[in-house]
Amino acid sequence: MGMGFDKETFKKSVLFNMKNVFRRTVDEATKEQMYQAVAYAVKDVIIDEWIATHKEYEKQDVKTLYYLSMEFLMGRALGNNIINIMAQPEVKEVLDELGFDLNAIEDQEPDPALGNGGLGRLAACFLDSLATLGYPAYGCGIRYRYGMFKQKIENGYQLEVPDDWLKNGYPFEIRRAEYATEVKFGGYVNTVWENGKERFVQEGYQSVRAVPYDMPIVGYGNNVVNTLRIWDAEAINTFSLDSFDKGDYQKAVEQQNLAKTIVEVLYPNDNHYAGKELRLKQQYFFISASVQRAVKKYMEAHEDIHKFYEKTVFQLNDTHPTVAVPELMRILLDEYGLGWDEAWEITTKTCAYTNHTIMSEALEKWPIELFSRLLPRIYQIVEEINRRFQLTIMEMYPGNQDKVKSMAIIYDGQVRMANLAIVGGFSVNGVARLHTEILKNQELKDFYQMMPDKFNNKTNGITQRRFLLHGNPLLADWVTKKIGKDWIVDLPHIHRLAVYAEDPKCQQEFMDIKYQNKVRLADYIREHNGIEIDPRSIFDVQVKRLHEYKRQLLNILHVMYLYNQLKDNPNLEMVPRTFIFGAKAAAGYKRAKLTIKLINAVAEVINNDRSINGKIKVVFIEDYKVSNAEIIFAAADVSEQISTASKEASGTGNMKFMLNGALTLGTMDGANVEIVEEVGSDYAFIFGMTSDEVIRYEKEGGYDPMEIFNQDYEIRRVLMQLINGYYSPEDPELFRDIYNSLLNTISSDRADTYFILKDFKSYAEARSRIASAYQDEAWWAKAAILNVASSGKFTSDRTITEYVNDIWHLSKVKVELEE
Ligand code: Z57
Repeated sequence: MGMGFDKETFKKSVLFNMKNVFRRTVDEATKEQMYQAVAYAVKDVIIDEWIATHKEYEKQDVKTLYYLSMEFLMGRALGNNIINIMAQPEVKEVLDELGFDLNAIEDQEPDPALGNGGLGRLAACFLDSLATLGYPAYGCGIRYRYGMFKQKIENGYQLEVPDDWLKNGYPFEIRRAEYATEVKFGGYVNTVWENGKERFVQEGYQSVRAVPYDMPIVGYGNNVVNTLRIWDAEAINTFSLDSFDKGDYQKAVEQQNLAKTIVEVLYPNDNHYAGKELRLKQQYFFISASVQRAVKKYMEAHEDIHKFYEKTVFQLNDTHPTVAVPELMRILLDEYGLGWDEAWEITTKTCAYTNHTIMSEALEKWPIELFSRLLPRIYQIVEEINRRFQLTIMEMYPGNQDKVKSMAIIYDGQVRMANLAIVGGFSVNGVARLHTEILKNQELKDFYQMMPDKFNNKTNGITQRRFLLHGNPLLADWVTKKIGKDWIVDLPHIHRLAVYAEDPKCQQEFMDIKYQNKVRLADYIREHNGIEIDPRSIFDVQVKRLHEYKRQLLNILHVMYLYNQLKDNPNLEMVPRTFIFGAKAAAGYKRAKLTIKLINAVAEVINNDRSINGKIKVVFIEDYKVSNAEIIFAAADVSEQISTASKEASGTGNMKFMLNGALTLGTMDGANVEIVEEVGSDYAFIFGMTSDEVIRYEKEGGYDPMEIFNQDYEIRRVLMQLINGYYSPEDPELFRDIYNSLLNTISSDRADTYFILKDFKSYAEARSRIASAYQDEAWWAKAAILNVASSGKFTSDRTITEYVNDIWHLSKVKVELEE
């Protein structure tokens, strides 16, 4: 932009912050101090736009989105903010003049990792797109003291290390004590009579003070700055710690502990529900605070609470924020004195729900006992919602107990959060076309039949500003040179690249850039893992959370199979391949952690076997996170998207790879289906069962992995190597559990739940097609360029535009800065 951005002013600001914060000059400063000083100087620039944006929102009395999410996996802010205020060249020059390298300074920032994986990163991409498109929106979440753990690999095992991201303070956040509010837990509900009406009040409760911290979300080059509001918990000291009354003292201590524990740490589970009481406390804590604040803000500018939904929409990111439904009801009923029907109308016109998974172990169901003890008034309201909804079911389907059984909100002693989210809102959406169809025809069939109009699809997307412009500057510059910079805010323009796909010179340029990015990743891996890899080999990459359904096991079993082939025939012609993994396993997920150990054990043997001439290398990248993801995507040739069909709701890594010119090796699952549709099936490698086949086997049975084991020697040999000490001579039994999971019905109700053996042959065949294809460099370059050119659909700008048009109905705002 430069318009408002002045280099000299900026430099002065850096020097001023260095002096003011650290009492130092630039010559004395460490890189970490320089990072902080630069971050504060960038914040100075942002603040004016932030204020201007919110002035405009107030002036235009805009409708506002509240994106309610337990997770925001933001990644580093500094580099992204510099890009979005369009000051990158200038900031880089200033730093050069001061003797610092911008990349090295950006590297000082800890990754704010307030999320697990896809769901949290999607929320972060959405915030970027909302600001860039100029839509009024808040992200609302929790300011976890410790985010996603740091992963260390020791002796091949994952170790979890606390992520103390706030240790040195976080320059971009601002504490907003003026918006603090009280959140109440426990106690009991009392009925009082007030001018002839019954009123409910919670008594004997414990409470905490919710204090928001705001982070700026900077739109690209448009002066719009939205807010990520994350809540911290502080103790309320209505009771005194030096009290002589034992009861008061006890209560004061308890409330202090509650405040401390509630925001202490992010639960490190992805696609898995653990059912811990503290998790429900976290949910109600940030929801109550966010909803209270949204109502207050609305009433500061409006008279009539009945029209709340005209100016407010709550998007529930999965079921985790579903207590927003009864919490809004509570506020309307108990604090504004509305009747049930009017409160219900407002609530159901305000809330909308996104489903992100069909994995049954991710379904949130709270025991009534726990739920009602922690949230007594909220539970009463949920009971009444359920009572009325069951009446509706029985009216529509008289005598049909199956319908009640599948759709009831309270059933079998549990509160089912998905059912509450569906009933309590006006929209239910899936996150890729296939996923939404499965919801409508399988998982949520009864709801779909009862309320078809609520259901809609919003295929996920990613922000090209972070995952190409910031993460892959070489390719970004090349694209801009070829087709101009429209793609930055309008990704479908990237299709203009297609005309260069067959041009030999362009192919060469493209492959050179890919090569340089592979060198950058090889350097990173040498520095962080001490492993040497060949940038001329195929970089075959699977990075994502470790989960059985994502089938990292299929990948490593196939590597074991390839290695056997090479050992049988050392002269076998093979394109050198580097198999790169990156994955965190939930701390309590035993089999996932054992899979990490297996990958590292296989790597250890293969990487140290001189006889195979470096034809295969296996690398497990420690601590996969947003900041190194940017480097990994840029360097990938092959994108592994190999989930059991029907299990991966969408996937978003698949889109980041495509945008960076990697070819997809995948199943027809999630958004892979749409990726293949966009690029054409000639330029993606598809294998394995379809979701229909998987679902049919799951319903009707008839799959026996032992048959495959019996009949296929190669597969049998690989599986035997899991239990004969081939990769774990010191403990041959080490991988027994993995072996059992594939063959033994005792270890789970069905062996090979994720159809790994069933898909193995087809995967092996697809992988060999890839290896041959890579040898034709011109073809590969063309295919890679076509992937980049066809990625336009997968921008989160498109996803957000669809949410706005179909669900949120927001208006775009323009922000002009007074110079
Ligand atoms: C999570 O990361 C996802 C779904 C969940 O229910 C939970 Br809990 C965590 C992921 C899906 O697994 C991905 O397929 C999807 O792309 C992503 O959410 C964003 O929608």
